[in-house]
Amino acid sequence: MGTETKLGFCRFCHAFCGIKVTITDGKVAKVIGDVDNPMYEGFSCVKGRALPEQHNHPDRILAPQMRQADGTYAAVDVDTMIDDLAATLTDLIATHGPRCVATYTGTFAFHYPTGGEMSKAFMRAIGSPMMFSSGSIDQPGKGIARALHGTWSGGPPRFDEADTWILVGANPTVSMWGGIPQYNPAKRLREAKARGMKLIVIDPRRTEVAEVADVFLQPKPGEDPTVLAGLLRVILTEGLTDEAFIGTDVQGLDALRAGVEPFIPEYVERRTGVPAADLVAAARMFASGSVGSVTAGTGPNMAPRGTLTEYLIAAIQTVCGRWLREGDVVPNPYVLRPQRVSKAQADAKTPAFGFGEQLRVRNLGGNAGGLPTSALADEILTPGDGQVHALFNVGGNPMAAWPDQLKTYDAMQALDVMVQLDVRWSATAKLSTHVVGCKLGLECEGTTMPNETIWGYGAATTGYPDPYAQWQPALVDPPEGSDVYEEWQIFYRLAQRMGLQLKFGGVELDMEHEPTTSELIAILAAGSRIPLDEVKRHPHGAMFRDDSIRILPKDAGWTERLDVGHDLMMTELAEVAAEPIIDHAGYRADEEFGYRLISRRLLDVYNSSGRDIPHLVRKWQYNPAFMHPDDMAAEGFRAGDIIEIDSGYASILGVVEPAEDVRRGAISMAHSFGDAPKHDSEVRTIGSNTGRLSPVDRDFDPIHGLPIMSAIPVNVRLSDENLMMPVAGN
Ligand SMILES: Nc1nc2c(c(=O)[nH]1)N[C@H]1C(S)=C(S)[C@@H](COP(=O)(O)OP(=O)(O)OC[C@H]3O[C@@H](n4cnc5c(=O)[nH]c(N)nc54)[C@H](O)[C@@H]3O)O[C@H]1N2
Ligand SMILES: Nc1nc2c(c(=O)[nH]1)N[C@H]1C(S)=C(S)[C@@H](COP(=O)(O)OP(=O)(O)OC[C@H]3O[C@@H](n4cnc5c(=O)[nH]c(N)nc54)[C@H](O)[C@@H]3O)O[C@H]1N2
Ligand code: SF4
Ligand SMILES: [Mo]
Repeated sequence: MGTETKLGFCRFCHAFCGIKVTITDGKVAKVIGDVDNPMYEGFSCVKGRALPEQHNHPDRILAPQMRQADGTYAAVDVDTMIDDLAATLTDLIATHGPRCVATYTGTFAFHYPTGGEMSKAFMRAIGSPMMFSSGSIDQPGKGIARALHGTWSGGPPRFDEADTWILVGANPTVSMWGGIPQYNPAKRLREAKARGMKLIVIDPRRTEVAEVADVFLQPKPGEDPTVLAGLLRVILTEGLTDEAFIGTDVQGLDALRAGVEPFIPEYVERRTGVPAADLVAAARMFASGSVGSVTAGTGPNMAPRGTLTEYLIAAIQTVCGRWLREGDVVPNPYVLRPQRVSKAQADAKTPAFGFGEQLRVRNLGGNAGGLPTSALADEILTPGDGQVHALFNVGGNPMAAWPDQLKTYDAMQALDVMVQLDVRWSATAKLSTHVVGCKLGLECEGTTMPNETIWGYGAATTGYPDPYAQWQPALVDPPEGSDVYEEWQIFYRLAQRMGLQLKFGGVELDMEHEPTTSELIAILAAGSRIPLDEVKRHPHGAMFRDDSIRILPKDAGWTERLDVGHDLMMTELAEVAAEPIIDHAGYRADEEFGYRLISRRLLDVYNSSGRDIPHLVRKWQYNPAFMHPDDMAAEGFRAGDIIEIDSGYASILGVVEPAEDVRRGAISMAHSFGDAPKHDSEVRTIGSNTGRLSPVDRDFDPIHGLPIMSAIPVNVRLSDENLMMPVAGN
């Protein structure tokens, strides 16, 4: 068969880097960045270069598996599985109604949009509204804040042209997610710094991006509303606002002014530990620019009051007038989607909550952040009408990722049917009744369209900053002898067997002859600005620029304005102002909990993916509990000690490591490690699950339902496990 080189894109994470794939004897042998790709210019990371190990992994799930009466799994042919599922689901729906079936689309539903869309088509066909996604346990406050504040049709300014930029608890050079366009972000940041862009970073950890910040604010975790209100107060009281823009396009300024009044710099300093002078400097620096933006990442969104944090960020952006204007070139008018029409006006407001499916627990329901996944375990466990009995996990891993792992564990075991569409025996696959091994990225056709659909997510840019697209055919066959599927096939075949008619992307599918992935991708790209066939002619991916597409003037008589003083948000801000201050030197003095556990990403792994790839766990096999060395000394911890981290609801073990970059009083730890409780003692090889610390029914957001998943109050102590699990040299 020999060796050949093909072009495609990496789907290990959502950044979709253009790659060159060496295939030897039909197997993926090597992956490097494609230097001729105009968006990524040769960039790839350690995970992408490990695609060969992932695709050829000896432990991949290579055939459909069904759990047997004795709890073991047996490979079955797919028709047997579909027959079994069709019969069971038909019975369940007949007995309990369609709401008893739920879907959870996780991370990899983004990478394979045909799967997500087909799962929706299936759910529509059976009549179940119970569609959940990882978006609702990611940054659900973004959607709600956007709905309350309103969106600007013209969109945010370009990073490439920015003179000032703020990142609040986002670390894009590691996460390759929002804040800096996540397509070779390190290079973009270097170039921006070289052109003189001023960067402000707000994070309890001196992150990789904080290292190059012009101003770095290192507040106590969870204090972002106070810091942001403090920044706004400086901007408003010093008149550093865009008066013309406010005059024509903004409402609620007086309410905002009153709302931020208590947040004087000295108060912010006492409360958050951020020196007043630094706060003022940051506000002046940002306001002194003319092109710039503010983005918050997962940390502050998972801390309490994520919606308020996002709202205040939008308000900063708006009072400073940081939105594109009439006549500006539309940075990305889309390629594989219908042309984006941008106007110099606020969009009509959409509802923030109070629509869609009402859940049976905690008065939660449909909202602009998505149906709350944090309530799904209780929907499974709570008996009565509407109880969920069957769950499909599409490229997600509830046992790793959902908050309140112990409750999730109970729920997973209570289900009659759990179908896991996965590639390996994840913690969730091991609890499922049906497991399907899915094709990996280099084995299926795909496009970069998902990265177009997230443009404008949150206040600032996420998604392609330029009109870029790439199409990739299937580059290799799955391993010889394997029986693996694309996610959409399972839903299609199940529907076929249940006699259902599916409507996919608005198109009624032929339910007799299975469509191809190509046909489905074409449906998703229908009406695109650039025909899919044209994109296919550019194997390195290409820019499809058209600078004649400009931001249009405001519609005649249009009166919609961006709202910076929404009642709901100002009420919450007043609640923040009324909270007592905790001594800023640390948390211990007058508090039950001495530390705050904060979230983070590790470069070499992607949520729960990558830990089975030796190359990616050379540095850390587990998720260390990073603490400031002074805190470790105060607690009597040594590097490598096993500690117990207790949130008052649950406790987990962690292997403690010193890290100067972590603020005192904080513990920085990655999520989605560990496994079910019986594996807890394996902490040194599999890490532990931080999700377990967050009870979903305490201190949860009343609208999006997220419990406290960062800035979690915890106590720490040396674990008895140290005696049982000695470390070399310890
Ligand atoms: N405590 C805490 N919890 C968190 C977070 C946090 O910061 N702290 N972060 C949250 C965030 S932002 C998110 S997005 C969620 C993530 O939530 P999930 O998406 O539920 O979690 P992942 O670990 O990404 O799950 C991905 C699953 O897909 C499988 N997989 C890998 N590749 C493929 C593929 O090609 N095809 C298919 N079908 N499956 C594949 C993996 O083996 C894994 O089982 O977690 C959230 N949970
Ligand atoms: N390598 C790698 N890349 C990933 C992932 C991964 O697991 N590994 N996960 C992917 C996913 S699902 C997502 S959603 C994105 C997320 O992308 P990001 O949001 O950029 O995620 P992080 O790198 O965790 O950055 C969050 C930051 O928030 C800080 N933080 C924690 N609590 C607080 C707080 O209360 N206030 C403030 N101001 N900061 C706080 C943390 O110190 C951390 O630096 O990354 C994606 N990319
Ligand atoms: S950043 Fe790394 S893992 Fe993500 S797409 Fe690029 S090469 Fe793949
Ligand atoms: Mo995420």
